[in-house]
Amino acid sequence: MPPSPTLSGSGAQILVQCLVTQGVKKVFCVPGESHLGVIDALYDVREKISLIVCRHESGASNMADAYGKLTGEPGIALVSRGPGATNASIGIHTAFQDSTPLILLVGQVQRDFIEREAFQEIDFRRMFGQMAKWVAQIDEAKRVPEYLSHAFHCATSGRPGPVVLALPEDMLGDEAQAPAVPHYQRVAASPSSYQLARLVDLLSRAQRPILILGGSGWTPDACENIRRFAEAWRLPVACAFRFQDLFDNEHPQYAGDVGIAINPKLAQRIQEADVALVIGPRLGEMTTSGYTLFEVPVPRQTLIQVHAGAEELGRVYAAQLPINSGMPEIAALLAETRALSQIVGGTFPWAAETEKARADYLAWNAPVQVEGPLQLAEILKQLRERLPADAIVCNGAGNFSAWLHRFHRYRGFKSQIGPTSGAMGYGLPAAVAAKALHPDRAVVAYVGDGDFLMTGQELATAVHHRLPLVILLVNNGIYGTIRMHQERSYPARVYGTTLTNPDFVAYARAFGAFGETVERTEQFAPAFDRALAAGVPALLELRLPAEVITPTTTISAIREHALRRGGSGKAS
Ligand SMILES: Cc1ncc(C[n+]2csc(CCOP(=O)(O)OP(=O)(O)O)c2C)c(N)n1
Ligand SMILES: [Mg+2]
Repeated sequence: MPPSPTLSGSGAQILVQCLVTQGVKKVFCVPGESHLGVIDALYDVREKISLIVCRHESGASNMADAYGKLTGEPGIALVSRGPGATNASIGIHTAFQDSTPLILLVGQVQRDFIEREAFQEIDFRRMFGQMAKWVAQIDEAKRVPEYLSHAFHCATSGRPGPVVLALPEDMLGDEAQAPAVPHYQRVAASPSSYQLARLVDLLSRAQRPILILGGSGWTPDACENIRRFAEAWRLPVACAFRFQDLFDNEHPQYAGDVGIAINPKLAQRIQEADVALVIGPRLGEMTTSGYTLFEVPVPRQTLIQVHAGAEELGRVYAAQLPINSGMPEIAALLAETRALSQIVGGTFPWAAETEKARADYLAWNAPVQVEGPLQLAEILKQLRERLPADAIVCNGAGNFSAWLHRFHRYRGFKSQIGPTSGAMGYGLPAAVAAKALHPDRAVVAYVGDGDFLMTGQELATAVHHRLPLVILLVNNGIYGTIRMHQERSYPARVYGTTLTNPDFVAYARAFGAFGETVERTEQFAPAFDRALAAGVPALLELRLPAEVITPTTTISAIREHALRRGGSGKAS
């Protein structure tokens, strides 16, 4: 092997040279004095790496998470010490729960001040210990490439996730010579031929199988291979919570999403399946309807679970066939099992069930009528008809999002960016990252009124970086999800869940964005066209009566039901 080239310069300059080698395209930051050297080094490579300057570190870390989801490469957030890192922590938690590759670079006090609780000092190892795959501090400039190499490998290998690197201020200023390291290589397991044969055998003997896709680490090719596999076996295909874009929702075998507010018929189908082939997702609370779709710890269904992280297999559920594999690795092999499927003669006992699953989905997906002048389900239907298949729709958390998951149809790989962690405030920063990465694709942030104001200041980031995304804001004047639970457990005792909102259109315009209010269904389509054509970030406020709390029930109905049950002031 030829000797590896040497990097030289300050610790900060070496760090930035490593980011270039690792193929980083964007850094999301709020500047801090301790890492000014990194910002200065980024100035020299601004043609290769663009710096997106945010207004709050939660924006930066959420954007880095969205970048990680969209590219499969670690998203990079650069923030300052204690206050910056604490603000950024929500994105680290989301990246961990969502298995997104992400690297948080955080400033640290100079080395000879450490452990004195110096200004803004935090021990990041303890702070992020449970939230990150690896937390480290780089104490020597000459070891920067080694740490960066480890960070990129760690964030992307096995079950992807976040890594935190603390950068003492004086280390960043030290001059050093350091050996360069090459671009990281993602490390992933593959199924053994025995496991593959068993999978085929179990599937061949099934009567009512179901395929559930989810998790991170997918690629367009892997999704294409899974489509071929699903078609060859005529399997009904469901997608886990907020991973709905792994399988074209227009496909005749798509059966819906396994998340919050799951179609009850799909839940029943999963419970009654004899073989559940689960590829990619964690079998977490949201993807199991609170651990009810599968019995804990040994499911009644024959569970074949494929996951990228070995430690995830056997957590909660003892699968009949656990397989540790990356998604591209298993998908490529499954696509070639077509010939093996002939062992059941090409006609599958479950073929009619696959059609029924689709019919159940279409019935569930058809717009429902609610009281009032704004029909949100119809608006979402119009939205999908107006958006190209590759449009990216980002969302945060709240009841409003359940409408999106139910009535939108995701048609392309990475057309959905949402937090499985259920973190509010995710939608707008995610849309900023998506539009920055894909200026030619339509990007929508679909947000709630409570949700939006957690990160609404990133509208300034969108305006500053000239990113004409469209925000659809569902304004019902309440923290609706919490109000819904409140009425169930403490009926008619409304407290702490009502919002006094700003004039959202005036708010948008104050940032230099386009803003309009939509109060009636028929106003939506022309307003959306104007928003798309505005050439600047745009916000449409959709006014939804608070009473319309879900597509199928109202606040009053929940309250009356709870009161009839005798609930008043007592959690059930
Ligand atoms: C960061 C964060 N804080 C708190 C919560 C708890 N929470 C879940 S949904 C919700 C209310 C969401 O309100 P809004 O965005 O207005 O949506 P709605 O439910 O009214 O449609 C809250 C407070 C959360 N999920 N994330
Ligand atoms: Mg609300």
